Amino acid sequence: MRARDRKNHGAKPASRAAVASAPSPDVARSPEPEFALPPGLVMPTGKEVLGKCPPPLDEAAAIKPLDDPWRQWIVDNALRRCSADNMISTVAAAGFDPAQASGFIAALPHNPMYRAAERQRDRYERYARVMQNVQAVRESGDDYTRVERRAGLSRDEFIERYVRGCRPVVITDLARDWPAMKRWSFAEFKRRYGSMTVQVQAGRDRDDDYEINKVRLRHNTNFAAFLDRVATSDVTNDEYLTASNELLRRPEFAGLLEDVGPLPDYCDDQLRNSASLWVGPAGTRTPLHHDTLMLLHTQIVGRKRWRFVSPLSAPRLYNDFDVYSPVDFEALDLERFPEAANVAVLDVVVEPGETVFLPLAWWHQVTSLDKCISLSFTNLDVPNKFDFGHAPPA
Ligand SMILES: O=C(O)CCC(=O)C(=O)O
Repeated sequence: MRARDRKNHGAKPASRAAVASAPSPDVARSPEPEFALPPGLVMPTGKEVLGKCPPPLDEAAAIKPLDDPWRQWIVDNALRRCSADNMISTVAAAGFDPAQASGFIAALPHNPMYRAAERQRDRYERYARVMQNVQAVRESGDDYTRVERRAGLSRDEFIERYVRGCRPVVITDLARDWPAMKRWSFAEFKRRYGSMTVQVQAGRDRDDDYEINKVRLRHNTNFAAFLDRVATSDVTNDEYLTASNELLRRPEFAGLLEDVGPLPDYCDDQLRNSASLWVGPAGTRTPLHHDTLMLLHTQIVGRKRWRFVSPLSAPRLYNDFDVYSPVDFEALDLERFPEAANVAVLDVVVEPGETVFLPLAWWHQVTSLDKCISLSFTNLDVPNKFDFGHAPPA
């Protein structure tokens, strides 16, 4: 199990009596940070938030010596300016030696590795403040939270206002004349492609990190059987045919691409290599993340709700792994993610026939309000390759 995949292990196994009074591992007991915050760095809710704890001990034992996972946990939380008292009581509640924790914390300011880490933290905080201040200026516009709906967009305006302006938009007429708008339906897919095997994400309900673990959740199924399940299922996120199926790259599905077009003059002719099909029941959810390129996403059947967050708000999204954020704006947990309270979310429902433009690095989370068929495509006729680095090794 990767560290990032671990659930929020409690500080102690439930079998230990002392745990009952232990604090929630993510939330500080004491609202008073021991270290003074530098001017300008304010924790918006006044709450101090501790990071995820290492896993609990395997079995009840006497007080354990402080081990490396807990040392790392302390360094991580000291760098977040959590109070020594708070960290020590969490360590003690987990069954580890509070005296050792106290000594370790006291020695941190003299440790050259810790001092180097502080410099990195300070640099990060300066960048974060720059981003937040620029974002505050963007949000000061009256209509910031409204996603524009536009028709008749010229190439120049699309590129200038939305690509370079880095602003999402719903384009209402892009797919108006596509044959797909009339032809595509669950019944028609079944008639044309029902005998094919397709790859879906399955068992998502059993995995809280279903998007991060999407490769593990890949499952081959008969297309007709999948479409029947979608047609008869209640609201569910358990099974979803997503972009990662690469279905439109397969020659047997080439007929689908013939139903797509004409495309606007801000797209090139590489649709085949850049299009992805999405099919699923009402209730599918794609959690908050950003993509590494810009794209257009057209609703053919059903509606989806998109929630957008500016890339400049990233410092408030607890983005500890790759392109993913654990924040869920549909059920916001302000105890764990208090900074998210200060994030401006742009919320828009995209209707059948409408196309949403996703500007570079905008965070988005998406929920299907109906049974949906959608098509996303990335063949914008502008440079659309960017380097966001790589996920850290498992
Ligand atoms: O439709 C969805 O569920 C997610 C779409 C998405 O994240 C994308 O097209 O980048």
